[in-house]
Amino acid sequence: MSTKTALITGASSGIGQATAREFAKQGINLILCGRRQERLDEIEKELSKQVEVTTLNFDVRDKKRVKEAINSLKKPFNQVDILINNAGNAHGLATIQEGDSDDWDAMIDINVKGLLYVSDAIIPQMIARNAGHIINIGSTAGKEVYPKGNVYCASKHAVDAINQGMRLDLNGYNIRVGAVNPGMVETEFSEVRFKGDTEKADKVYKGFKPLQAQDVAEIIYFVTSRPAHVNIADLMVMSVDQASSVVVNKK
Ligand code: NDP
Ligand code: 8X3
Repeated sequence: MSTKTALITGASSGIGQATAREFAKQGINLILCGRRQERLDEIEKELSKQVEVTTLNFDVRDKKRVKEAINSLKKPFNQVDILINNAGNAHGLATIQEGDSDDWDAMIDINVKGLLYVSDAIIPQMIARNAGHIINIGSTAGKEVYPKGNVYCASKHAVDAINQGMRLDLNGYNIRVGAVNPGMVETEFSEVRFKGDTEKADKVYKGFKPLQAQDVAEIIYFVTSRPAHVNIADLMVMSVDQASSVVVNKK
């Protein structure tokens, strides 16, 4: 079996970082993307003992930079077999009447437009090769809306729609397209949502056992490792203690 290369956005933390580690374990070469270069350098150092690794530093909101960075990739990284569209976050948790429009911009620009810019830079090479696999990281927030989740939920509903649209439009090009939609995962997600308020962030995952980034990473690898004709189109995963965005069995 030939060695595959994966490009992972948001590889500096959480689900993206765990996926990078899982892929390295499975012998998949890596293009690690993010804005925090020191973190990317550390992961590159660790994982380059196992596979070929390079890093790309860009903000997914910067359309021009995204294209430049991806187009600058040289062999063996210029053929992306697997794209993990993972970069994203929630910014704020507020009612629509109290929400901050800068937070709305961040969520729409990163979670939705950023995912499109990265995909746009990669899809042409997948079409040309008649091969590829795109995994969009959605969320349970893309399947239902919870109080104060308004715009974050809208951004993840958009990811759900884009995932479906991509699969329709890329049908016939032998490109697998699917979404992995986790419930609550203990990462830096809530720290970002609450703008560095770690006390508030920690509370989110207290009193029950939430998913860990590694749980999701293993699922992402499972999705990529099915036989070539099998496309897992849409997968949702939650902790056993979570039944919906608002029903969580906390002790
Ligand atoms: P983390 O905060 O731990 O990781 C987010 C990653 O996204 C970081 O690597 C960050 O890198 C990157 N990122 C954020 N903004 C940008 C940007 N503007 N440009 C480039 N990269 C960016 O959170 P998670 O690992 O939990 O989140 C990963 C994905 O999983 C997100 O799409 C999130 O919505 C989704 N998700 C998370 C869940 C959870 O409960 N944790 C549940 C369901 C889905 P850097 O800051 O270095 O740029
Ligand atoms: C992250 C899951 O429920 O915190 O997408 O919005 S949740």
